[in-house]
Amino acid sequence: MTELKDLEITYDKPNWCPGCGDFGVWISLKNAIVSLNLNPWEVVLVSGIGCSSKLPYWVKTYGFNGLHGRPMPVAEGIKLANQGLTVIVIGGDGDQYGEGANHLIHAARRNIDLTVMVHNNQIYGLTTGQFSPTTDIGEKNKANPNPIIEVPLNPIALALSAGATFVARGFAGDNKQETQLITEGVKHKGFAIIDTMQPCVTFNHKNTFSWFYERVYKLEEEGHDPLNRIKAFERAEEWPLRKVLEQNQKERIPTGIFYKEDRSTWEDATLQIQKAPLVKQSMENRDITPLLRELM
Ligand SMILES: Cc1ncc(C[n+]2csc(CCOP(=O)(O)OP(=O)(O)O)c2C)c(N)n1
Ligand code: SF4
Ligand SMILES: [Mg+2]
Repeated sequence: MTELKDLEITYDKPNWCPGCGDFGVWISLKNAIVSLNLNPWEVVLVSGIGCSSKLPYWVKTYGFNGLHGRPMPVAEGIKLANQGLTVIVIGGDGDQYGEGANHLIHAARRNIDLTVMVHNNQIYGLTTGQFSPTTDIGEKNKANPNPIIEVPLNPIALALSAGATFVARGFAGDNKQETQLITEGVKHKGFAIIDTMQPCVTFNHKNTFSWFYERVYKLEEEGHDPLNRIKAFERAEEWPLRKVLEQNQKERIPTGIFYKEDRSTWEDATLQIQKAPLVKQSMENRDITPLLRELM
């Protein structure tokens, strides 16, 4: 049985800033792997580039740290080669909702069996605080002195409309809930996305832990039915806001599972891998020379 210590690489600890929300997501992921009783060699973490994308270095599973915005095609390739593996994509809001948004949309509508964990700190952390697609409207900082005028992208509504079959929001300040969401997302057969609010204590001085503690609420405590797609869209619209609030107003931020759907996966419908994963298929009597010639 896997224990938390089996997933630790003790000679190399995370170099995130002290207090960074990435720590909460990291420990929740390791808790989820343990509670799912997965062995380290059955899991592959695939990430892009960003503070959050360094996470695979510090979990003793298979890992692939690739290009900014590009973990999804790598993860899809791994899953198609061996659908027996648990493949988890790790990225930031810049990685997944900016540079990699196109990959995210198409993987969601394919319903490939991946779990995507987006560390949403509403900023580009690694490159020192430029605004991202999810930065709140009206924000300004040293890197961007003029108030931002674009409405923020709504990750939950985007994932729902793209066709994701498990859509959730977590918060790095609630490890218990985050562990449950990752566990449920991995168990779900199909495309699961967990958008996690992850305070960047160094560059985002607005969306702090205490700011979130005052605003988050749990969908299940308000009787939300995750099988109801229309209601999921309604809850998704509650936040992020499309306008700047007056000083005495306060938004409410729903967390938990917005939507779940049982739909056939891409792997299930791909004829070539229905009998066995590619890695288990014999290459005997298969001549790939004509294919190589065509490509040369
Ligand atoms: C193709 C490409 N474009 C841009 C960059 C520069 N870059 C590296 S990380 C990053 C953004 C990181 O923000 P996010 O994905 O939100 O991760 P965080 O650091 O906030 O966790 C950018 C723009 C890059 N490395 N490669
Ligand atoms: S810059 Fe922000 S996101 Fe990056 S490690 Fe520091 S606190 Fe975390
Ligand atoms: Mg970010």
